[in-house]
Amino acid sequence: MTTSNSTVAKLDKASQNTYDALIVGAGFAGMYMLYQLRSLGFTAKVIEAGDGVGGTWYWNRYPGARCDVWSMEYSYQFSEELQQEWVWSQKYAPQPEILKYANHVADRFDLRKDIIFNTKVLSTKYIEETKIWTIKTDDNQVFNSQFCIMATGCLSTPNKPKFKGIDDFKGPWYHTGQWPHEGVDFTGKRVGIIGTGSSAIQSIPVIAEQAEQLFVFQRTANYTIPAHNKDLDLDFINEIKMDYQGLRDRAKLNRGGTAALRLNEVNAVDVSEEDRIQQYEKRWEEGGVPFMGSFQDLLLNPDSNKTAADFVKSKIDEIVNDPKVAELLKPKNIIGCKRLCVDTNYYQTFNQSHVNLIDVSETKIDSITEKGIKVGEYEYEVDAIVFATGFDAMTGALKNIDIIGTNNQTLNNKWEDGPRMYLGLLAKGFPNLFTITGPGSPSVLSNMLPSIEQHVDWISQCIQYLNDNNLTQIEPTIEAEEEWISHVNEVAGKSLRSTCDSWYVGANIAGKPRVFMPYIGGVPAYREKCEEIVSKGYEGFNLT
Ligand code: NA7
Repeated sequence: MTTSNSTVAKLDKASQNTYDALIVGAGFAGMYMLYQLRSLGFTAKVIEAGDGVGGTWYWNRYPGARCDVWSMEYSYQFSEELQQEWVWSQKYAPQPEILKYANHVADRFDLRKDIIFNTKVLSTKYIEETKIWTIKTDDNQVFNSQFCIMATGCLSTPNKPKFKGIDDFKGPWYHTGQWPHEGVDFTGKRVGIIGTGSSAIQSIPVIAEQAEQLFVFQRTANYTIPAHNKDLDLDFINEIKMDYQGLRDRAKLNRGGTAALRLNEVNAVDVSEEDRIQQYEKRWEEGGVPFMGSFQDLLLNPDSNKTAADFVKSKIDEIVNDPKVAELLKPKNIIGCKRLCVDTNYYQTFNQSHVNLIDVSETKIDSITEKGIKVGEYEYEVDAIVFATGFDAMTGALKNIDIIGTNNQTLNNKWEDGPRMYLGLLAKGFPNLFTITGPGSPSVLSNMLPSIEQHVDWISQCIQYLNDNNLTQIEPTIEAEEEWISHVNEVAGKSLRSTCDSWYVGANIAGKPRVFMPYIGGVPAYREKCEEIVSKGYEGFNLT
């Protein structure tokens, strides 16, 4: 801060690498955090591992990658000029367009000058005497800051299963979450893809267009709804832009933080079979995640859920020609427990003779060999392997940094039995260490862009408040943290979403404690809670 009574006066700002705030990650969260802090007059730097901005959209360049939130809503709203001038080409924007948007934002607001690229944060330690975080990077730089802000993303640490023999494979292999920037040409190649989550479901139809043979290794079948993606026409865009604020306001009142997710406030079990099918058909035709809004009790009542699941299974039967393949593609879980996928021609792809579905649910993948992938006694020979095996979600990126708080406690130690935070923003024992869309906030269960903005606004307001009131430190009380975690667990327990093995509960990573990590109580309730805490003078926090 430039004022003489700055709370960060203790910091010798003249000394190199010393800032009011250090931000880790230059995705949408880190970029907006930098913009906000700079606008308020604080000094800040972002440290980013990649050589460009965009976070998720910088790394996930696999074929077919696109957002499954409506593009008009998956965008910043903090600048009216920005949202008026940017023109999205499609209902669901493809990855290159989202990355272009991230770069446009970085240029438009001159963010790059305060971002240090190609640098990884290895550790951050709170020095209690000075109330300063000391941050160390992989190129031996040391930074000091009063505030340390983790904008490290929820799905940013790829999960590369430790398959036996992986180093023996003679061909190239790729992880969808770390795709080569120059792209990959699979023309004429035999390709094996492991996984059938969202990344696989988006990439399989595109890879199938190039590959000579495609082997899809499926451990768990997933539900996917057609995107029915389309070009946006200018009249439609202009209509939204005439009242963009109206759309944004409606989104804030929605549990998932998007106006596109209209919930039919009727129970599936309370209507006739005919009405139910009619509703599902309508939603199937509209496409995408709003399918789960067909009825309000789909994630509350297993009988209701079964009606939606059966509907999707009947669609699989309609689309897929080979009944055996159709049967294999039918998920056994309840629908919406794992994240619902959104596709373009996924089920149709399995009607192509060069696309093979390999069931590895019972006989697991044994190993990777020199020539391919071994399942039981059978070896599938391939020229390239794609691991679409997901991420160490929500906590992975934070666990990879050695974060040391008060009394030398590490975050990894505190989180041994699962993440513990107040509101997904701060953790007891780690003063002034904020996390954007951390565990215990709606994050991955909501439209990420507005949730990021809400967190960044809250954090900036908080830092401004500390500064204005000559306070140096904010830390949640243990009581508030525990009460919030109990609430997060309680609401999760009411939803069927917490009942299956998904990355929401950490089940995809061996040894990860089983805890439902995001807050499922919905965006409006969460926003209200955050605002109420501020209006009560940061209730539940110790400010010193
Ligand atoms: P996901 O949804 O975690 O999917 C990973 C897939 O990889 C899933 O089908 C897994 O099967 C499969 N997998 C993981 N390990 C193995 C092994 N060892 N053998 C066979 N199959 C395996 O990750 P995505 O990248 O697709 O999507 C993540 C999120 O990013 C998505 O929800 C969107 O929000 C964007 P499993 O189900 O564990 O049996």
